[in-house]
Amino acid sequence: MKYKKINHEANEQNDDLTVSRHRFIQASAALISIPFVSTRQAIAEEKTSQGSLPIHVIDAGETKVVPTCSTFDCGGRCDIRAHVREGVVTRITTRPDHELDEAMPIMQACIRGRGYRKFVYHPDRLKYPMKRVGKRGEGKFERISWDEATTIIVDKLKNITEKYGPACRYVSVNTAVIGGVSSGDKMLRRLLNITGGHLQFYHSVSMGNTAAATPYTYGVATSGSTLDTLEDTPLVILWGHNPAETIFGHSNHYFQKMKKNGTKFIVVDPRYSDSASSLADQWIPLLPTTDNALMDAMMYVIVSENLHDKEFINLYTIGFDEDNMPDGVPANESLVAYLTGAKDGIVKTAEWAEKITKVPANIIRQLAREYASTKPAALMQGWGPQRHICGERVARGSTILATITGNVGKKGGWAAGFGGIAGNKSLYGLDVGKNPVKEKISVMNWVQAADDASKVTPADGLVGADKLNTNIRILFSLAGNYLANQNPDINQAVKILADESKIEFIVSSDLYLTPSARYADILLPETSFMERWNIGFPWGTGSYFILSSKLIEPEFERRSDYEWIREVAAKLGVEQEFSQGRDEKAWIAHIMESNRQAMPKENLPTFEELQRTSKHLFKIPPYVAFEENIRDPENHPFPTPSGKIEIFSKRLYDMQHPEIPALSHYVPAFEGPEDKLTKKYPLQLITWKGKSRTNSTQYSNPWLKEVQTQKLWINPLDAQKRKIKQGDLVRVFNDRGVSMIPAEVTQRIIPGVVAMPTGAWWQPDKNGVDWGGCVNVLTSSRKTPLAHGNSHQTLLVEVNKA
Ligand SMILES: Nc1nc2c(c(=O)[nH]1)N[C@H]1C(S)=C(S)[C@@H](COP(=O)(O)OP(=O)(O)OC[C@H]3O[C@@H](n4cnc5c(=O)[nH]c(N)nc54)[C@H](O)[C@@H]3O)O[C@H]1N2
Ligand SMILES: Nc1nc2c(c(=O)[nH]1)N[C@H]1C(S)=C(S)[C@@H](COP(=O)(O)OP(=O)(O)OC[C@H]3O[C@@H](n4cnc5c(=O)[nH]c(N)nc54)[C@H](O)[C@@H]3O)O[C@H]1N2
Ligand code: SF4
Ligand SMILES: [Mo]
Repeated sequence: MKYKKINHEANEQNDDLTVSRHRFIQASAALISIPFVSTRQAIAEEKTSQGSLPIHVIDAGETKVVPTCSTFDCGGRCDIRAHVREGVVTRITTRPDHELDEAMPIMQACIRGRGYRKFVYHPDRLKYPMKRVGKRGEGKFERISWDEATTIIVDKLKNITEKYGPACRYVSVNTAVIGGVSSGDKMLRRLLNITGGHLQFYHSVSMGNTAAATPYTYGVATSGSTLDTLEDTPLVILWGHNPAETIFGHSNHYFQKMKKNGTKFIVVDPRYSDSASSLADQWIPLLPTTDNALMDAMMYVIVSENLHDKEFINLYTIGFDEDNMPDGVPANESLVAYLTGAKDGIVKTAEWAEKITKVPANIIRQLAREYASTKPAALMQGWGPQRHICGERVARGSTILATITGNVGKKGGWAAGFGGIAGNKSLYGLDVGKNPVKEKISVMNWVQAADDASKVTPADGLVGADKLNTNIRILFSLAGNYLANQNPDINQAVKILADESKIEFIVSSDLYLTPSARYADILLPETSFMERWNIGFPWGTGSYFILSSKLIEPEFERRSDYEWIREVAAKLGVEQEFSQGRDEKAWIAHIMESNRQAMPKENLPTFEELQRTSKHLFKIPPYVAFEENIRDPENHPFPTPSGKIEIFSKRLYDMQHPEIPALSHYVPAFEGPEDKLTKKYPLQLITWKGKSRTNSTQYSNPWLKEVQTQKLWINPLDAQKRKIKQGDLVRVFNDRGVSMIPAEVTQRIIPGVVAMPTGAWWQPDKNGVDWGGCVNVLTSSRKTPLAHGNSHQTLLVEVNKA
């Protein structure tokens, strides 16, 4: 069996998974099995808290404390200790302090991890397979048997595929299970590939704009290092990066360590985020989408004050000044020419940027001087600023700042982007086989491809063909809430979803009846990660993998996606080819074994060993992105056309696209602060990833709902103008939709901008007004110019008191 290696974050949508790093140091010991001291207490708590769940008979017996992890898409991969007794998880703890070890990241669970039990043992969890009985989207279902469910799926697969061909089959975004080496969605794609293929999408909704832009600077999409290389860094700029809430696990460990070591933190964010409050020495708020103006002015200050790293620029870059340009480009296109206004007459001074960004000019100068004169310094750009219509330019801009200050390839510096780890070896995931369907669409085009595929052209990002021959007719959504909730412009998407003459058949699997699952024709109750085996791994900056142990048997008629997909394969007559005789656990063992064979020198553990060890974590050595290219440029040129870091990109220049210029300079954004639409909708709205859920996963968890209630942050100045007081219900609206949500009047957000956490469930009334505080009734499906990617963060709204 052949395995393909990919980078994890960039490939939510791709056919295989990978652990983002490699040199695993083997370690072993016995599974921890300690007597549980307060069993009675736990049982008592369990009996009262399980609500309508069947009562488990729990009598005297040993409680086992089993290490495991979830496979959600939070970026962390924490070390969970599940207390299991008589087949029930009675308590969740995390890696105990006495096991902490300097060499390993802590990976103690965040609040979501500590609340996992309430996600798994929730009375609202789906229990049986169901089929739709009402209108699509109405949410009316009736219980059916698994046999009926798989028979319907087989019939629809056969009949609809016969009519339109395999390119009519589409598997939607499914991030809730991408933190493991295998998942139901990958198994489904394996089956679809065996039976003719399916229409695939590309573009990571998380960081696809960064992934598309970064190759124009460094030649590769990934530019991150491991966080353990930053322990002695004197300065970290968290640029739209909020690691105190996101990517919590290992990153929290390293950021706390840096803080202790005296690292200075500056946070550039329109919001006073939890990272600003817990780490920062300085918070620099700015208007969303204006990051490039701030970056341009920083570059101007650096260059005009002679603070740039001349030696580094000479040795490793192209496009800095007029003497250092690629052939065939007219005069005045270099960075210095742009900054000094040689072509457009505008000098990119701090005063110029102040007007655009609202950051005072003296603060811009201080930030620029501090970044350029502190050696090394790490400017870490998060993904919030690149999930904007200008996201590709922001991603390029931060790489150019890192370049002109000589922070690329240096320990303690940072190449600025954050898209996984460049040049790493990886653990290979499930082989889904080859997809015979060649055409691929951007994830932003699925609604259009379901509505009228003839309108999806190469100009819209169609690749592999000149046109699509068929609309999407069969839609699978396994472990995603992306049909409605997380997809931009929900109202536009659900019109197509509800129309049975468009998509003829929708299958959804989830743990809950989510706003997306309401559109299913067949709704399947999947097991949770606690009811399956897997191997989990954190995102790129982390450096280990970890066993995700099966803890409990599924209740009611819940089944893992693999099991029903295997049944479908049997009814289609391809069971042997599909399953190769393996059950789910055997697949995980097989994937581990294949990795051992592919990487004999790494001394990886067997799956059996992983289950027997308490040291089920594998630390790998620190990694600095582009270290080799900088140390030995002769033998390791950058994989760009010039072999250098490209400040000016000839490839972008040749595109002559005004929104993605050859340099990363500021261009006013659609629905940004300079758009004339601000007359009608004067406030910019952004979202952030809150601590109480991972996107919409765990939305129903009652403990987590108490931690962070869904509210709209609004500055007192904007609130006063609208007579909005603390806690008032407000109406947030634009031409795309209306959402009702309580107001949090707070100086934690810059005037002119409002914000809400992403992932609250969409709750439309009969007039289409959302009462759930779900931002995606307001967001736009406009695509970014280079990646054909998402711009979830760029939108204008007005807010009224309800
Ligand atoms: N707790 C938690 N953790 C998560 C997730 C979650 O839902 N909850 N989701 C996971 C997933 S799927 C992903 S992709 C990652 C996402 O990680 P990120 O994309 O980095 O997270 P966000 O919170 O969307 O954005 C980070 C910060 O960018 C700021 N921001 C927004 N617009 C701008 C702008 O124009 N300029 C600047 N400078 N800053 C801006 C936001 O206020 C926010 O504080 O997190 C992962 N981790
Ligand atoms: N406005 C706005 N929109 C955004 C974002 C934003 O920042 N702002 N972020 C975007 C990003 S980066 C992302 S990654 C997407 C995320 O969007 P999605 O990929 O849709 O992720 P979730 O919302 O977490 O939905 C996952 C679903 O899977 C279910 N689930 C959990 N575990 C399992 C399991 O084991 N099996 C099955 N079958 N189901 C399971 C959960 O209950 C949940 O309903 O949202 C995007 N949308
Ligand atoms: S950071 Fe992620 S893996 Fe860690 S406990 Fe929280 S949700 Fe789970
Ligand atoms: Mo994401």
